Amino acid sequence: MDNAARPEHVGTTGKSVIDKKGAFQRAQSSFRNWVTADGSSGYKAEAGRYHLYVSLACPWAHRTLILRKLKSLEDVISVNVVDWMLNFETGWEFNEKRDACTQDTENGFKFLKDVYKKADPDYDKRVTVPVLWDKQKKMIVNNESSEIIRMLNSEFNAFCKTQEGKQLDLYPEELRKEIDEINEWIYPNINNGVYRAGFATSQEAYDEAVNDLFKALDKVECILSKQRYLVGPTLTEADIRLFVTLVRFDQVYEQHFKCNKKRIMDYPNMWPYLRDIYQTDGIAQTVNMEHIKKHYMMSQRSINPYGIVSIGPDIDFTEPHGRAEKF
Ligand SMILES: N[C@@H](CCC(=O)N[C@@H](CS)C(=O)NCC(=O)O)C(=O)O
Repeated sequence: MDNAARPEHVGTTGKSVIDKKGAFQRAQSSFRNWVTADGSSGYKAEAGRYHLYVSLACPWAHRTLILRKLKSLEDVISVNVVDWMLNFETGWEFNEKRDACTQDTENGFKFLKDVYKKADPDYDKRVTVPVLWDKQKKMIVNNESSEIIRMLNSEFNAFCKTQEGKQLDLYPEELRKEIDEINEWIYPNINNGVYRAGFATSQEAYDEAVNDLFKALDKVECILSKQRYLVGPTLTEADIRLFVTLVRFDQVYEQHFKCNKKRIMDYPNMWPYLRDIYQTDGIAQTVNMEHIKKHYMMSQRSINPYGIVSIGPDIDFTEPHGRAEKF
């Protein structure tokens, strides 16, 4: 398949596929080890030992940056940021000349695929961000964001810079069941749902994805009409996982992925909720709209052949949200 015809996120050697019905199926992550506070997993939580490779455009990587920030672990876990431009033949690349991008300070590589090759010379699957790298073992610990955020939430408490960071628990024991239940429908229908809509290559697959997406958004709207956050009065992991998709929605997914039945701005509860999370201390600094817009619209040429970055809409995430007073 040539580059123009192949939807992005379906690499030449990757395992994400477009199935017979034209539907996008995301590949499974490959490195699934865990960092633990006591080191029983072989990867002990330590200050300065671990490193994150991220893209500021990628919603999955964005979750890990938010956890690192909210847990005040910036001095404990270092970060490198790849170029927002993704060439689907060569994969993520380091290009420190671009604003807010860095070199690979750990391994000195030009391409992220070389980090994967260093961890596993036979690696032939998708090269994705985020990557949690162990500087001591010179090994990828984990490249699955849903697992990395759990580690950052609970295993590095001894090293959090602030008391708030140390005490913050976004996946508390008593809410785990509810958080898991919410993640279970938000992931396929919303987080991955926008990709399913955007990368569909048949009307049928698009219709199914976009209907699932807006049904799930209506369900979220209904929950948020009754309470401040997805599982009640406190911010949890479920909100962070939803936020990274909502914050990209009106600027990118609405037109780029044809998710245009409604904008988030059109939902009377979800729009203030999105601003509420955006205005939570530390979160705004993790949002880079330039990287987000340019990455999707300039890299994903199969759905935006001329790479033109669209203008709008004007959005003010800093407008007062009123949710604290309402609930
Ligand atoms: N399951 C992974 C998915 C990560 C993922 O799909 N990342 C995308 C960026 S949004 C990527 O790196 N794509 C590179 C490629 O497909 O070549 C996670 O949540 O960590």
